[in-house]
Amino acid sequence: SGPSIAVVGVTGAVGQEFLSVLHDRDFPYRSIKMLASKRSAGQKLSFQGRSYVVEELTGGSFDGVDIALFSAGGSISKEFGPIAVEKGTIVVDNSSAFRMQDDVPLVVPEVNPEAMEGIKAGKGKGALIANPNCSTIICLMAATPLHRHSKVKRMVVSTYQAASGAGAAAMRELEQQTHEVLEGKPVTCEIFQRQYAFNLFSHNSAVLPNGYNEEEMKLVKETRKIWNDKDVKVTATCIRVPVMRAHAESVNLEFENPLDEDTARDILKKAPGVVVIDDRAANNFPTPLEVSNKDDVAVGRIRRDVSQEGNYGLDIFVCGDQIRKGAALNAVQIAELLL
Ligand code: 2RA
Repeated sequence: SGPSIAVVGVTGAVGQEFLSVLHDRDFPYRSIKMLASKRSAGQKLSFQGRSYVVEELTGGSFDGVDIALFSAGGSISKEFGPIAVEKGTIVVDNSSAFRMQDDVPLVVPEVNPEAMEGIKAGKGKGALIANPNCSTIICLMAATPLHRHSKVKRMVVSTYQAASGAGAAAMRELEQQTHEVLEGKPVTCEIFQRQYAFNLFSHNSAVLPNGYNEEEMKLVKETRKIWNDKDVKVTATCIRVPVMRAHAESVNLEFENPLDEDTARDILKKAPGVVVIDDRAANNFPTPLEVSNKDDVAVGRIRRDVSQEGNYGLDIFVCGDQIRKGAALNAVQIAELLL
């Protein structure tokens, strides 16, 4: 029983995590198709005790498929997403291709499930649902419960983003560079054209005319869409740091009405998908390593913003696994809402 599903980009880092999450959450599917580019087609993989051959993604791949999880880049989503929808498939797309399209819900299941109200699998009616960008998901998992309690007027985000956000090859290169540096060898710089190990740099996405890069503007625009609030002021600085697979984010929030740090901490302790690690005495706060391969986003450094009057400002520090909650888990949770 359950929907027939397909995983598009199954050999990539997120594609592989889709399978892990589907397994971990015992997602009920009737059949599963493993789809990838021509280059990866033919590879064998086993999943839940069964062997599969990776099939080349074509227009015909979606015949009879109820739900397709896409993570194969924006151009593949643009080309095959609409074809799948035409065939009656519900596409959960991890790329940025359709996120800002008005008729495409942009969903963090713990935050705005109502945005995909009425879309159900197995009805033969296709639809497109967009997975937000990883840094947006991780930030909003902590910021939204506070925003719901006391409307956020302005949010300032500084991110410290892991290699995984740039793909499996970037993770491999970070490891290789680290060895090369320690061994005094020339450093291999193919992915970012610069040394990454023992270094950090402004996010590698394109810089726009306003001086922000694409990653930063995704945080600005996606927050406004997910909160359904076109007036909230958001600014961001996104930095790539030598960490493998979990993002860290410093978030400063200014509220319309006061929200004190104790109330904020209580709200976060009750927030779904969030764990509070906020031990000042032990100087113990979230770290990327401890949230890696985990579902929950960790939040700490919860404190009143001393640059604001009274309790109108709050600073927090958030860590979340970029491949899991930042991509694959969020998409599978969206698929669960389709059942
Ligand atoms: C990054 N947000 O971390 C991107 C990945 N989609 O580079």
